[in-house]
Amino acid sequence: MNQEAFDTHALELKLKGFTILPDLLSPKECKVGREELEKRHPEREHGGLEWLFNKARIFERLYQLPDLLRLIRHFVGPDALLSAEYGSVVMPGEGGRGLHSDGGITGHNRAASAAPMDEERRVTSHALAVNVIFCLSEFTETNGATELVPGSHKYPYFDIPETAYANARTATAPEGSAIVFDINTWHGATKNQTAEPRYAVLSPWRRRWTKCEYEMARVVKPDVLERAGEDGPAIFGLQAQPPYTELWQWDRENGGPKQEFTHLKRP
Ligand SMILES: O=C(O)CCC(=O)C(=O)O
Repeated sequence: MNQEAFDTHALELKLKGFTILPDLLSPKECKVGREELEKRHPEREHGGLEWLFNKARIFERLYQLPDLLRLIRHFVGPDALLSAEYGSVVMPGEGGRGLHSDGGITGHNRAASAAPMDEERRVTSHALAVNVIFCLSEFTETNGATELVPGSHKYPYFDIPETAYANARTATAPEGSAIVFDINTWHGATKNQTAEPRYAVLSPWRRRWTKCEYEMARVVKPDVLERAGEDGPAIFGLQAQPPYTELWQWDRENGGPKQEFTHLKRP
């Protein structure tokens, strides 16, 4: 992506609360991804669609795309953490009118964690987290594509804006695109009115100093981490773990006791 295209996407994400990056995955990668989701969908109630990076090589690609990483880090910092990676399949007849903003259970949009002094306002001054929806199917007006409410990331309150449903726009996009949005932006899957499932993978990212949806440093399999390369320990939050030894015994780079204190390592 050249500088001009990058600037355009960054401005759109800043002003509208979302942008769509085309051509991140090839048609072949999308097909492999769809097949993996289709295979795992029957087990969705038992985690079949969670922790996808541990389950098939194709999903390791999703945090190894330089243009996408550049945009994510532009908004949530150079040491942003991958918070989750899970499949979203909208079957024929499913979806529709379920607008929400993310982070309401484990993130900064958790109304139950608001302090009285917040006066029911959420944090909108900075992007604290972004989410990425990879379109493994083409997203059309009728097949359950995600709809998003432009500008709603700046809406100051936890409650849904009154005009959200009237202003929501369906994100139509070719397969292989990714919708990148501030998690404050109200969004949701539309109804799938076709006979085919709609396949997507979501990969939310958070600031290094916030909690993720999973304890990723413990979740990621060693070989997956190895293949993530030199960025792996930052992306999976190994370096973000708070020490459970005294500081002189702690190796921040690898997120555990130093070599000479491995006897203190927790399973
Ligand atoms: O799959 C989609 O289109 C949206 C899913 C979603 O909003 C979510 O999982 O938070």
